[in-house]
Amino acid sequence: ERSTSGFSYSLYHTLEEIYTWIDNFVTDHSDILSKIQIGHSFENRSILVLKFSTGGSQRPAIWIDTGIHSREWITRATGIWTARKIVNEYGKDRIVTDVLNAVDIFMEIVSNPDGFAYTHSMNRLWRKNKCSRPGIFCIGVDLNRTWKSGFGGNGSDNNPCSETYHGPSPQSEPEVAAIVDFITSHGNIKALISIHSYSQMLMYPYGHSLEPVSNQEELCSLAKDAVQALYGVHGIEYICGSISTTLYVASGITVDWAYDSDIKYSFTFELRDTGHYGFLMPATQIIPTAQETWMAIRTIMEHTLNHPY
Ligand code: PAY
Ligand code: ZN
Repeated sequence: ERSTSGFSYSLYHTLEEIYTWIDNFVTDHSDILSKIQIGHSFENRSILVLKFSTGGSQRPAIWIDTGIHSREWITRATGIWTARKIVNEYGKDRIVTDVLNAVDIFMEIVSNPDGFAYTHSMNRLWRKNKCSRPGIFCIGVDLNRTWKSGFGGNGSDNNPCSETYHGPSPQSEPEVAAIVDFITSHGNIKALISIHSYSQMLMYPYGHSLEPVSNQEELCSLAKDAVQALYGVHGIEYICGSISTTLYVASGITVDWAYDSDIKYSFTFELRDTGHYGFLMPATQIIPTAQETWMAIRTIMEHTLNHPY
C-alpha cells in the first residue's frame, strides 16, 4: 500500500499536511521523484521543490510554481493533483511519457509557506509573504512584484502597507531569491508556468510593459490551443493574451523575469473563477479545476518538447 493512499486530493490541506504528503509521495515514486530544498522562508520554513526526472543530467526542464499568493488556495490543490497526474500518466499517456523521457519537471507547490500558514491561522485572505523590517510598520512584500524585471514600475507600490508592495529592492525576499538562484544555477529551464487565481486567464509577458514580446505570435497561438484544450474538459472559458493588455499592468512579476532570463515559454494562469467565489473556491471544484488545467499544462509541455532551443 502506498503511503499517500489516505490523502484526499479533493480537499484543502494545511502546510504540515502538504509537507507530509510531499515526503510520502516521493517515497512512493522514488524511481522518478525527488525532493529538493531550495531555501528557507522569512520565518525559516523549508522551501521545497519536487523534481520529476527519468535520468540524464541538467536535462532541459519545465518549472511550475503554485501558491506565490497565499490566499489562492485552489492553485496549491491544483498543483498537488497535477503532480500525481504526471506520475500516473508516465508510461501511459504518450505526451507525458515523451516529455519525461527528455525533460525534467520541477514543481514548487508551496511557494509562500509563511503566508500560507497565516491564511490558516489568522487571515484567510492574506496575499503577501510575512517579512518584517526595522522601522516599517506593515508586514509583507508582494512576491509577484519584487522580481527584477520592471522592478518598481507601474502596477506595483512603494508603500509597505499596500497589497502590491514591491519590497525594498529586487529579489529582497528569500522566497523569491531561492527561485532565482535555483533557476539561474540550473541554467536549462525552457518553460515556466506560474499559477495564480482567479480570473480564468492564460497569459504571457509582459506585465510591466504594453510592448509585445518578440515571440508574441507563437505564445498567443500556443495559449489559444491550451485554453481550447482546457475548455474541452468542463466547458470553462479562459481568455488569453499578454498580462498588461489582458488583465492590467503589473511590474516586477515572475513571468517577466523568466522571459527576460531567456525562458521564452513563460506563462501565468489565473484559475477559476471570475469572481463569484474568488479566492474562496469550494473544495468541490478542486478536481474539475485541476482536470481542465492539466489539459492546458500538457499542451504547453508538448509544445516545449517539440520546439527545443
Ligand atoms: O498572474 O502574474 C499574474 C498576473 C498578475 C496577478 C497579480 O496581480 O499579482 C493577478 C492577480 C493575482 O493572481 O494575484 C489576480 C487576483 C484576482 C488578484 O489578487 O487581484
Ligand atoms: Zn496571485
